Amino acid sequence: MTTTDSTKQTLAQLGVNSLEEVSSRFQQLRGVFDFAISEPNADWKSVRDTWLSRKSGLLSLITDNWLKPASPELKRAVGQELNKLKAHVESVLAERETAIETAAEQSAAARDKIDLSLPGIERAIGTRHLIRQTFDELQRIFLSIGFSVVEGPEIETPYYNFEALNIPEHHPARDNMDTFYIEGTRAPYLLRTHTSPMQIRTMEKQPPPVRIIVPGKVYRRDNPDSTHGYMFHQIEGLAVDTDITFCDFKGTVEYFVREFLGPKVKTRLRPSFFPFTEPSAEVDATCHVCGGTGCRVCKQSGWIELFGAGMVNPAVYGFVNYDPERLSGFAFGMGVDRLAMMKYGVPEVPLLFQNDVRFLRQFP
Ligand code: 2NL
Repeated sequence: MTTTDSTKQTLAQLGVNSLEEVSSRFQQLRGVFDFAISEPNADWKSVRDTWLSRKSGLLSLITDNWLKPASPELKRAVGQELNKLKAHVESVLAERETAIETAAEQSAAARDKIDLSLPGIERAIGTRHLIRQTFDELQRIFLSIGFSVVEGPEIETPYYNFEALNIPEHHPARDNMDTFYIEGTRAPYLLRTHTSPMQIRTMEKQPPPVRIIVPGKVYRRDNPDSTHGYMFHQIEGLAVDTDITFCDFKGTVEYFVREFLGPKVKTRLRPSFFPFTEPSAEVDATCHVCGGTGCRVCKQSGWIELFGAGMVNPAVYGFVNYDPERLSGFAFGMGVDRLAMMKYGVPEVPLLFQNDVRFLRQFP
């Protein structure tokens, strides 16, 4: 019979009759408990259940079998010993539980500890997109000769996008085959097809002199292929003052081309037509591939078209209350995507917008 089996019998059955014997029985049980909990592999939860389980725990058995049936002479001593043992068992178990929890927390903390001597995690911070780089380069050039940058909305009214630019109601450019119109609005709205509306808005607001460039996204209703998207980037420029001549126009254009493509590149103006300029011109540069001798890229001509430009059509001044008798100016509109592709040898438009890092990394 083990010591703990004794709790299944009453004290009388065990032959315990004196206070000394009561005390020694409790002493023994305490020893049993201390031993169980001190075992290196002691599972505190099972020790706890053995001793404290409400139904079959040893302390419950002692209460039922020793205390309740105890003789009046021993009852008080049994109660006191039982309370002492219970307090001991509970406090040791509670101590053990906290110790185990603390140890678990400490080992978790040790696992998570940050080693400050390790090299940091390097994040790729990315680079400016080729189009942004080209915008920045174009802006740098025009800012260096006194232009300022103006930006405006991509959603516009037909008045600012067409009317005020001398593009009348039934002009083919206004066809909804070429322009995105926005449905469901009372007034007609559209996605601007060039950034010129902002030049009109600027002239409406401020008196001459005006020297501005307007960068931004513009939209044309086209089926996307290797040379077009339905959106492209543009920079338009406008200079208006009392004494601006064709020479200022030509000088500015030549300065720009040399800055953008290099000092060896030559420029030529070829007659063209835009409703908002008169005269109008296409600005060509000597071919960046063959240098002007003729190749496949320039179709043997030696020249590559860069952008459209011209002297502001006096009809435009009428829309912004500028005096066409007193004022003159020039304007130009360039496709940023096209210029970037030429300068950096990008063969197809979609490459610019797929955001494939293998492409983007070539232009750090
Ligand atoms: C092109 C080239 C051009 C302009 C844009 C302009 C703006 C005002 C007045 C006069 Cl407010 N002109 N912009 C001028 C010439 C060419 O763009 O290829 N456009 C279709």
